[in-house]
Amino acid sequence: MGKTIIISNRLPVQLQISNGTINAIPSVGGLATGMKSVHSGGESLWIGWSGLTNEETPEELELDIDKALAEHGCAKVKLTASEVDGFYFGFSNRTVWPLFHYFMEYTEFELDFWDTYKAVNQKFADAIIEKSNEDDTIWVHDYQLMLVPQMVREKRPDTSIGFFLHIPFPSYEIFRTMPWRVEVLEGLLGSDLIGFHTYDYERHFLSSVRRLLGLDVSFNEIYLDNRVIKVDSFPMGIDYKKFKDAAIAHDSKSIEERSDLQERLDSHKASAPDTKLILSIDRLDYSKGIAKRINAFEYFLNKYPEYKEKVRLIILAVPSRSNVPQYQLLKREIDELVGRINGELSTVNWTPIWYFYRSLPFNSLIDLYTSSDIAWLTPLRDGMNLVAKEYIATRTDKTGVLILSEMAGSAYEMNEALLINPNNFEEQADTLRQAIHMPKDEQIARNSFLQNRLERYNVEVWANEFMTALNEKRDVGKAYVSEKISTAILDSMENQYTKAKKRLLFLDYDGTLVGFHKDPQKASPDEELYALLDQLQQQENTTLFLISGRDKQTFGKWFLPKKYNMIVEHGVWISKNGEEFKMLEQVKSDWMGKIRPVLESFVDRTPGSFIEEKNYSLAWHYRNTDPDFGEKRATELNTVLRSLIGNDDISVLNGNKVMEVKSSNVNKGRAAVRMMADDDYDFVFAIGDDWTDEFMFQELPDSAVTVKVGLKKTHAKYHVESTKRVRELLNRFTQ
Ligand code: GDG
Repeated sequence: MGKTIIISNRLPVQLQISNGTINAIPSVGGLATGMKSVHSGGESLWIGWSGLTNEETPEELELDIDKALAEHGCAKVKLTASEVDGFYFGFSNRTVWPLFHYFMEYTEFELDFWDTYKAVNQKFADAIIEKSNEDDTIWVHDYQLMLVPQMVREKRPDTSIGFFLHIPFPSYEIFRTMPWRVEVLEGLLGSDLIGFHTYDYERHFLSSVRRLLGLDVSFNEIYLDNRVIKVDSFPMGIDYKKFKDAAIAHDSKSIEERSDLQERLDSHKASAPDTKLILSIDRLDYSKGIAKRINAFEYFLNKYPEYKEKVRLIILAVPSRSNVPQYQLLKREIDELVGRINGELSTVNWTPIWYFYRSLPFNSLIDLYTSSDIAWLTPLRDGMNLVAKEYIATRTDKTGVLILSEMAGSAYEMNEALLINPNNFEEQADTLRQAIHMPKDEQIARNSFLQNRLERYNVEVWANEFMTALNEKRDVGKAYVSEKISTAILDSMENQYTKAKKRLLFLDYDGTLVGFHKDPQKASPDEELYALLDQLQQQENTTLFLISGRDKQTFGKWFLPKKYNMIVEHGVWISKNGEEFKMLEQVKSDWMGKIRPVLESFVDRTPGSFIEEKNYSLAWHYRNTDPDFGEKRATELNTVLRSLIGNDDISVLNGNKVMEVKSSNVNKGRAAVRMMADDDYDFVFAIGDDWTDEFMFQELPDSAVTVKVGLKKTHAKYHVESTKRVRELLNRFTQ
């Protein structure tokens, strides 16, 4: 097992140079805080930007910097000031951040930003490729590096790559507005495992993959060429013990040991013992809803004036991305709001809002968490929100009330908190009142649940679960489906073929010999395919069958003149040596009148779908519908049909974007087995791509060589990735 390589935009340490010496300072932010405990143990390397641009890094200190970073298990990616501008302040924070947080009005689509983002992602990928081995496990973090997985995959096809997105993945309707949406998805799909905080983000991502790339998605797995990509949710936890221990240590401090901030908080409490402290801590970011929260606080004081002088709101806003204009505007807006409200409402003894615009040391954070009766966190959108979890972890006596926005990922796991809609002032005013009056035993009951969960699912468990899933993916990926046809297998197959005295070949058509087409009538054979089939057909001791669900008219037109043997409509009709089609099975068709109107009503209600009418079956095609909607309708139709047909002699086949109703006593497997009985074949070969071909794979004897096209679960022995590979394989038989 190799080492673990973590990659994120910023390293978990920040470098500062003063008087020729280097200081390493821990970074502020969810990711840096959360991953620290993971990175400190075991063999791992963290690659990221140090926080200093090339221009700010004196050349003579390069080696010292590398050394200082190496001591923390880190290695740096070098970036120029203009790269940081375009990549970080530009595309990451003026395009992706606002868009993924549903702030379309702040989203800027700038080609320059995108170009720099691509170039810088390539730099990160190059650093990984340089510093990693094939057996290392790579974990890429967050929205700044969404192209990295694919860039690494190109050079390291067999390495295990995981990606975790710390911010929301927006709904398809939002995501699709991005001009580079396809490139971003393709970048992410270089991963083996893609993790999100919540199931909703996962669902939105899968929907975009289906709609924009048209890829097959089954539950939480995406099928892409010869790979299966797993998508899952892993709600990030905190270093629970660190916060709990810090709070215990804080409680046991003597009066002399207390910080200035704590003294101020204590004197406030002493002067007005029945007042409540309400706390909010966030990076100063529009997604956190700080301005709205202040407005809601004013609304609350106007609605319930009896709480004037009885509550105080402490706002800690940590400076963030101050180079981005939107953040400068927001800072001004908040300054003005706090100034106006404090000006209007303050009394001699009371200022309603204490506002800090700064980053505080960890211990001050603990002072604030432990001294506040209520934590009020109202992000308009937040991937997770760790502050909510940290507040709960520091409540050693289990008292305290958490009011949390429904729009934060953490709300999904923190049901015992008071959940609010940050846009609903009425609800928030009432909830604040409820929090102020919540009995102690109710607080303790709610927080006990919350603490138990946070203690169990801490950040270490989170990281381990992600890594375990990534490693499992590596193993399962190998054993997931039938064996991939390697060069060695191909050689031995060809050998078997050449040596055989009598060969029988069953070749499915759509999705096997040719790719899919929006209009099935247009998926006609090309010259190359005719040439290939001719060659196979002309070989001695070889019986070739095209075996398909297609109707006899279409296949008759395409292949009768060529005299290929054909079995069509899943085994109803057979044609040999260019003779007219004959019935292979006696089948009924009187049920069709009953089923046709049902399918027609589904066509009416599902734009893009249509009915293909064959002699003895009816097929409802939904390849050209909206993918999610189409699947939903297919499930519905399946239920309707099954209830209609009961135990009749007809059955429903779920093909590749098609549902076919046909007589139960025909299928490709039955037809193929009948053909086998005609002679003493010593090489039987069947190849196909969908459900209907599984009948062949199941019913043919074990000695048959069966091949599935694509990666879905199958009864076939082998698989190949694409129709292109099918043709290459068949070409080997013509050598
Ligand atoms: C992103 C996503 C997701 C805050 N102020 C100070 C300080 N902090 C620490 C907190 C907490 C962290 O910063 C903030 O984490 P959040 O999760 O609340 O928010 P983001 O920074 O926006 O993080 C977010 C997260 O990634 C993880 O995936 O939850 O949704 O937006 O740990 O304690 N720490 C110190 N001084 C401060 O003044 N020392």
